[in-house]
Amino acid sequence: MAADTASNDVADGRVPDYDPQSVEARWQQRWRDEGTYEIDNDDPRPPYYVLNMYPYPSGPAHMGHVRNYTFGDLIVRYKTMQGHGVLSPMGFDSFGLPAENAAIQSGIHPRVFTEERIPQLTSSITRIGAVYDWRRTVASHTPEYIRFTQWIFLRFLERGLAYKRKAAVNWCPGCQTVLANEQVLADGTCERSGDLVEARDLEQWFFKITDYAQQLLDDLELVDWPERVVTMQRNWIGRSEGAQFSMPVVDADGEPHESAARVEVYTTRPDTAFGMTYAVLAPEHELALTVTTPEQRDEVEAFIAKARSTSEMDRLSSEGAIDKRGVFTGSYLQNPFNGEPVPLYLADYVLVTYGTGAIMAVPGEDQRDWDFAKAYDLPIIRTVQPPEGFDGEAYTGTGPAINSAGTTITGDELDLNGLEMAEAKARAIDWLTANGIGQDRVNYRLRDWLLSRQRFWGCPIPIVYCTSCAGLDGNGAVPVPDDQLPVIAPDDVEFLPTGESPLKHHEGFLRTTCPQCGGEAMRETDTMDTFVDSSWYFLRFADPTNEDLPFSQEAVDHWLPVDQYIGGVEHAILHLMYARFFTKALADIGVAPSDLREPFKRLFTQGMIRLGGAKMSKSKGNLVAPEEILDREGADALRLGQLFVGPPADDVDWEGVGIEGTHRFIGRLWRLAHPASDAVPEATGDAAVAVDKEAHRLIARVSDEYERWSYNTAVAAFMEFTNLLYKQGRTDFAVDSLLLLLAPMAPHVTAELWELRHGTHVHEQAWPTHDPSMLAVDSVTMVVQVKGKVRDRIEVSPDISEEEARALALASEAVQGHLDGEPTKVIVRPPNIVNIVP
Ligand code: ANZ
Ligand code: ZN
Repeated sequence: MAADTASNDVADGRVPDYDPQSVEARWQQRWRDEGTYEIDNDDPRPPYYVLNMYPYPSGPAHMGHVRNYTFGDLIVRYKTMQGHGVLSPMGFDSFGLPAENAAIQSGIHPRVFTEERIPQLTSSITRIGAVYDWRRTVASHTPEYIRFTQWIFLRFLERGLAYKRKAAVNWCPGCQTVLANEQVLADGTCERSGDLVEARDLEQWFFKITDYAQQLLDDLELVDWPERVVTMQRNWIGRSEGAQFSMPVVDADGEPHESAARVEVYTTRPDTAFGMTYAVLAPEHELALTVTTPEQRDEVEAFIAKARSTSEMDRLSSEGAIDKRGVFTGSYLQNPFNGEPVPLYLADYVLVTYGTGAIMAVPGEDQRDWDFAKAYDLPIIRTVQPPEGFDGEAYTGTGPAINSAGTTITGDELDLNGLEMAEAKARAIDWLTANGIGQDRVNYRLRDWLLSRQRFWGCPIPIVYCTSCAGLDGNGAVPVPDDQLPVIAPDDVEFLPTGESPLKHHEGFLRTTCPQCGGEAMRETDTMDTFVDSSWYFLRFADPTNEDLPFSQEAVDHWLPVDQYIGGVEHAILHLMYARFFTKALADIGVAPSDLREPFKRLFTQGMIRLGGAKMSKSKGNLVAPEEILDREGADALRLGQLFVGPPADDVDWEGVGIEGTHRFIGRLWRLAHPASDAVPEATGDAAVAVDKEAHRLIARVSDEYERWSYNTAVAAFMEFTNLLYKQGRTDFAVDSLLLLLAPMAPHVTAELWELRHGTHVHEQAWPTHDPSMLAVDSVTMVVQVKGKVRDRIEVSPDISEEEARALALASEAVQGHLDGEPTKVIVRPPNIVNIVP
């Protein structure tokens, strides 16, 4: 479709005002109709994959989306102009709780709710001018996507990467159902019924992400991500090095317990073992009741019940009365380093899921142990010499070992005294190993990924429970065969006010036949965490219509890893970790190319948008709707406003976004570049040469700024350059360069102007290059200060010498007036500045 320029042809050189409404809609339609940003997998240009985190379809886009998609879109257009074949897909993370909650409240099926919102979001994304290959769209809730999510689950199951075990879930006794963490209030009650939520052990599905802990850590080397995100990933994996060793359960006199039980402990500080004055089991430790003496039994049982109803977060926090957080078991453990029995406690600060679920407690060097020892009147022995003047409690720093020698249970003499921490650790581990009591051990904080959700609006887990087969788990769990996928939740369901999944009561869904024996079977009613869907969508985009496989290796090989991933920092931990795990696991089981180690080469995380000091959000009631601005000043003004307000990674305050300013700038650009406009006269002669030189400088500067994501300064450069042309006159080269450089940021007005000027499409032009010889400057302004105050400005050659600069500055009349006699000091930094101190 040719641009409708009739209304702009005016004879007197005054062009009508720029009309963003009609121009923007026309170009958006055209990009879509012409498939300008559709790309095929056999495209010969070097591939570049730009991806925005696919959104949850919550309705029309908000300002956070606009900011995000503006960055993504400008990179797509910029890389295309640089000659890349750019993959720019968009999809929808369309499963999740909001749709289910709405269903519970209003009775509308989550599918209907979701499918109404997808076009709303699509249309507002389109209205900001962002371009995608819409043929590649995926949505998590569609049968095709569900099918392959389930297919991947089954492949993981075959390889032992998915498994089932009992795990604690939030159970509401009032609603008789499992709650999501979001439904449990801070005080531990159900948001709906107000009942106290209990932890209940139910069979749950897990992914074995812990198998990949070390790789997930090591391969952070391969990515170019913001340092803080890398650090968050590292901390979440939480690798620590130490020792694991075992101690026999004994009584106060050191006599072995009747059970002959031993307790394994994990410690990062085996060097402090001589300072162990007590030991602790997690309340859920399997030996907790075995080791408890009859006298302590009632107290221990009451304590275990209480600990189970306290959240992990509260248990780890240092707040709350520590003296109510432990209980003595009546038994002891024998410290192998010196043969001493130490009392064995249960305490809620020890977690059953970490290390071995049991610790040696060393109050002298561990603050939690110190607090506990004080509360329970247990001895404290320092085993590291604190520096002189140290008046803190536990000392966690380095220093020589003290109080660390004795006769061990094997009768050896072991003496660590005087050794520095690292050496003392090594010696302690050597001794444990040599005597078969323990060994070195690496531990990770990362836990396996609990993927079961007792919700309706998620991808069903493709498992049935057979009444006669033993199945995978001895309880009849049988995988649904590939040719029976997808397993889809029914539409004729009734949502219960309790939030319980309606699948649990839907006979048609529940009752099925066993794929192994043909007998009666019941379907699994758990669905998958929505993070499962978002762990492979970026692979599907490479090959979105594949009907046999989630994607072909060839397609993924062509596009992945994603060259530039863009999204919110709230996904810095879980989504990225899970997506990295999926990529590695899929590569290892031969589904993805084996050399694909990381899914996202470069990551950008944007800051938050605030208004009036608070995060702009629906719940805060301080949303500024993009629509209002799109209807008035248009998408280009909104995009430039968002870009101009500050560095992309920073939080931005909406009050700083000057839409009027960028709108005015677009108007000036229109009158400058419109071929029928005479607002700015043509520069000639020397003036034209000077303007062209400035244009070369602009190309060099802005190209560099695009590479560095310094978009706010690039917008400033465009504004300054436009002002310069208004002052000094225009040349075709200057105006065309400006339009080309601005095309990724303000795609509509530049496309319109370029077409009016050249009849071609600006986004199909090559990125401009500068002529380095044109960058040389004839003169620069040297500022002359007296006592820090600017007194004169002198045009000098850029390679002026220090002596010349000094002489020129001192000879200046303006300077003379402020000096009497010889200056005491002259600081010369040619060619920019001379500072004279009288
Ligand atoms: C004795 C000791 C002395 C410890 C000392 C620390 C400092 P990271 O680095 O996070 O791996 N620990 C071990 N298992 C635990 C569990 N299940 N719940 C709570 N705490 C546990 O921490 C390892 C340290 O945390 C271990 O080393 C242990 O205390 C404690 F000066 O052992 B340490
Ligand atoms: Zn069966």
